[in-house]
Amino acid sequence: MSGVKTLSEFIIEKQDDFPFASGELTRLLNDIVIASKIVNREVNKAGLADILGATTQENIQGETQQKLDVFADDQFIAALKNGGEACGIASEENDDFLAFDSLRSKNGKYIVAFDPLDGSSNIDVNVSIGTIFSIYRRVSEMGTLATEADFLQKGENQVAAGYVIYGSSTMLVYTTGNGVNGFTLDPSIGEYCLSHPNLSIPKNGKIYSINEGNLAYCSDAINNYITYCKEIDKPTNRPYSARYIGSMVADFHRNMIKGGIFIYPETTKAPKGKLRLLYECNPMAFLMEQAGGIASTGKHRIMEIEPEELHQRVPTIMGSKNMVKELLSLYK
Ligand code: AHM
Ligand code: MG
Repeated sequence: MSGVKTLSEFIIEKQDDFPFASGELTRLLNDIVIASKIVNREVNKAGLADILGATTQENIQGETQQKLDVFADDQFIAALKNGGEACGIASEENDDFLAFDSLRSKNGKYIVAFDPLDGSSNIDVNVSIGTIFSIYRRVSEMGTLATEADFLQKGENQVAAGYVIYGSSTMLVYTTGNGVNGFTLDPSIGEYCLSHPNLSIPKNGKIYSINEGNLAYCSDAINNYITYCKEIDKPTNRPYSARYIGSMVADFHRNMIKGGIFIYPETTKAPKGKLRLLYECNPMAFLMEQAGGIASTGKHRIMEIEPEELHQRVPTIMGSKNMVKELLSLYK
């Protein structure tokens, strides 16, 4: 044997962590893995194929859909529908949730909420983008169609969550509530291999990540914090460095490894912030907490929010424990 641990081997090994596990979650994760490999293949040759640029459609949030957004959405839906472990899905690109109606899917235990391709504005310019997913056990009766209540669950109820980053290499990072592990896709064998076991975010960091172009629309707390980040103070390693990619997955991944804070706050233009609770903030909050960091709106722990609608937005602050605490103290 090679000594390399593949993601499939790892998932099967971890199946034993779940009492009464029957392999459905394992199969569900494998469906996501397969779809991500297909998306990765397309992302890698995007400049060559006729798949760059916008479609003529908008999603429910009024954003123009990119061709790759739609392609990725179709791949994840197909994989999850055919897999039969999920009874339904919700995604950034679909106005409403989809309830799968085959007999097998109606008996599926899980629902998946996902953002098929996050960081859409970076697709055409060859900058890292990602996929984010969140898995819940359904609350509706088995054997029936999925209902909205299956999706409107608190982040605390997540069974698993993760992201794929299509970057200088492609990685899949996920948690099932027992820590966070990262796998790098080895293109020569087409397998994700364990490369970042037991990921934990440093308690302190020196990177802040926010769209500073919006500061004029931000609260005093945010403005004061950014001023603080830029002040000279050797003992606290300030000034911090500014890094903002505009792909949450990439900003989050960097901060996870190096330490840092990611902020997409409420603004006067967008009073609820921009990022969506179900398929962007909750899964990332689950990963962040599992890695030892904090995920907050500024006022509430993200995973405690009772969702009211599928595409609900929430202000987002995530990152190294001490950095987030510094910012939260300014909210008080
Ligand atoms: P998207 O899902 O339409 O791509 O939007 C989400 C993205 C995040 O990845 C990123 O952090 C943010 O939007 C950037 O927004 P802005 O350009 O307003 O800074
Ligand atoms: Mg997104």
